[in-house]
Amino acid sequence: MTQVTIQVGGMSCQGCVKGVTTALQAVPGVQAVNVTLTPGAATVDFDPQRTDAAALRQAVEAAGFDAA
Ligand code: 9UX
Repeated sequence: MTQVTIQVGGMSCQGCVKGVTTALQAVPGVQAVNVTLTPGAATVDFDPQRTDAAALRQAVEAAGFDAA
């Protein structure tokens, strides 16, 4: 299992946190997700044979937030 922390911009409330969490949990290969509002960040444990950090960032952006 691999862990990455993504800086997430644009989250304003716990609803945003929930939205980012749900989006990341939906990516195949994701095992665990922890999203914080302050600072805006998402720590994700994932199977590196099934997904990667770039795909996780894309999922955050598809949910309407900025990922770096
Ligand atoms: Mo909170 Mo976020 O009211 O898109 S859900 S600002």
